[in-house]
This record gives sequence, structure tokens and C-alpha cells, in this order.
Amino acid sequence: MSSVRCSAEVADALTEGRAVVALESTIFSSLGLPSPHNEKALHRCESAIRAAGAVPAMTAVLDGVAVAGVEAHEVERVLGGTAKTSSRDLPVALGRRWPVGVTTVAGSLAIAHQVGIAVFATGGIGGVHRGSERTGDVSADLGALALYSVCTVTAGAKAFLDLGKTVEYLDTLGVPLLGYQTDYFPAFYSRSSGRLVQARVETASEVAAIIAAAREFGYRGGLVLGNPIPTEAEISEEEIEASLSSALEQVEQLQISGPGVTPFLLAAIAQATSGRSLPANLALAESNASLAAEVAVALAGH
Ligand code: PSU
Ligand code: MN
Repeated sequence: MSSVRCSAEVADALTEGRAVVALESTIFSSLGLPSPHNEKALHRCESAIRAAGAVPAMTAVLDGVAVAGVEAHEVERVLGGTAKTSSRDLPVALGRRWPVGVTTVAGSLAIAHQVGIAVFATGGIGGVHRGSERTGDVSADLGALALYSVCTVTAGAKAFLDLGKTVEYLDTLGVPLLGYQTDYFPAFYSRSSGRLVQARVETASEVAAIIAAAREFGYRGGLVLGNPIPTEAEISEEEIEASLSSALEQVEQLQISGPGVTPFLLAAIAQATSGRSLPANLALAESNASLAAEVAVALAGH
């Protein structure tokens, strides 16, 4: 029995060379967004991908199998999933036949790469944590972005991370960093972190041309495309900073470490800012899904 499977729709699209966009599942589980916003977010992302002419492929682990393309009758299990599955967890999840594992960016990239999906959309990637010089906490997402040949579309990363160090780390790993109609790496709720990207692009077809050139050259790693939150959904850094610092203090006080850190921070920030941050979160996830689909469609035409 195989340890990875695609839904029939995703398998057909890949065989025929049509556009497919992978999605993670941590963001759509209780570890990412509170119910019922998680389900709404998934629906909006999948609809945006279809509207742009691509096939959505949410990744997850189900009954010990890595899945690309969670089907309608399986969605509920994934939304209720609580077992965070990063890239290092996949061998354990498959070997021990976890009933449900929700994939992070790193976990999704591993699966997308394995089945040949070239474009992936998330909300925000993990990165270098503030205070990493003491804790050593750097998300496995960064290594996975370098390792797997997938283009990741992201609204940057949340400012509870050290965004300057995160951008530097991507450079160190040799990951091409593009900005969609921006010169700056986005900061999730805000359109700019003030940190320059490597190259600004104006269109999805420019991105597709860069991916195609990378393949032709034999580049085996991934690319990051930063897509700023839609202007009308933006929340200023000052407004978000107070809740960030109180959430960060709680992490220290409660001595939370390892894979628990990010889900704790996400929940604390969501709670402190809920009215404002949830619509912003949904808007940027949908916008990333839509742009990823445009890139996948342009790439399919190459
Ligand atoms: N940042 C967000 N929302 C999220 C995550 C990060 O704003 O849902 C999730 C993603 O699945 C990401 C993961 O891949 O957290 C990173 O976790 P860690 O820092 O433990 O690598
Ligand atoms: Mn970590």
C-alpha cells in the first residue's frame, strides 16, 4: 500500500498537466483558525483557486497516508485535526499510521513535492522566532522552502517572528524571494515588514517564467512569493504589536517550547484581536490562493 495518494481530481489534473495548487491544513484546523472561521477560510481558498482555473489540493495525513487533495467527505476530520504535522513528523505519522495529521507549510511542501505539485498557497510561513539566539527556535518551514521544488505564495509572516532574521535566513538557504507588486517582504496583517525582497514582480506570468527558468537550469529547491494583504483588510503594526508582546510574554512565563509555540501564539493573538484579525486572516489567505492559482495556470502554459 502506498504512503501517498492524490484525489482522483488532483491525479487527473497532474497527469494532464493542468494547474494544481496545494494548500496546508494546519491553518484550517483548530491549531490555525478558530471554528467556524477555519471552514469558511477553506471554502474561500478553494473557491478562489477554482475561479482562477486551477484545482485545489489540500494536504493532510489520513489513516496513515499522506494525501494531496482532501475530499469533501474527509474535510470534517481534517478541520477537527489536532496533530500538527511538520516535515519531520511525516515519517512518524506514516509509520505509526496516525488517523489524522494536519500539515504545516513544511509538511505540505514535502507532500506537494512528492506528487509533483509546483505551487502552494498558505497564509503565513513560519520563520525565525524572536529570541532565537537564546531558544534556537527556527521553523522547519524555512528548510523545507529550500529543499522542495515548490513555489510558496505567502502574506509574509506574522510579526511575532523576527522578520529581519527570517528574510536573512531565506537568503542563507538560497531561496529566491519575490515580492508581488511590492519591494518589501510582507508582514501578514501589514503590507510591509520594511525588509526588502530580492526581486519585485508585477504579474503571475513573470513568476511562472522564473520558475520555468529555474527548472530548466536544474535548480531543485523552492521559491517564495510574498503577496501583501489586500489594502482594505490591512491592520497597522501598532495595533497588532500590543497583543503580540503580551502573547510573547505568556510563552516565556508558561515556558512553552518546541512545536507548541506557534499554535499558542496564534491562539493568543486571535483571542486578543479576534474581531479585527479574523477577517484580515481570511482575506489574505484567499488572496494568496487566488494568486497561487494564477501562477499555476501560467506555469501550466509554459
Ligand atoms: N503562521 C500563521 N498561521 C499559521 C501558521 C503560522 O500565521 O497557521 C502555521 C503554519 O502551518 C506554519 C506553522 O507552517 O504554523 C509553523 O509552525 P512552526 O513555527 O512550529 O514551524
Ligand atoms: Mn519552532
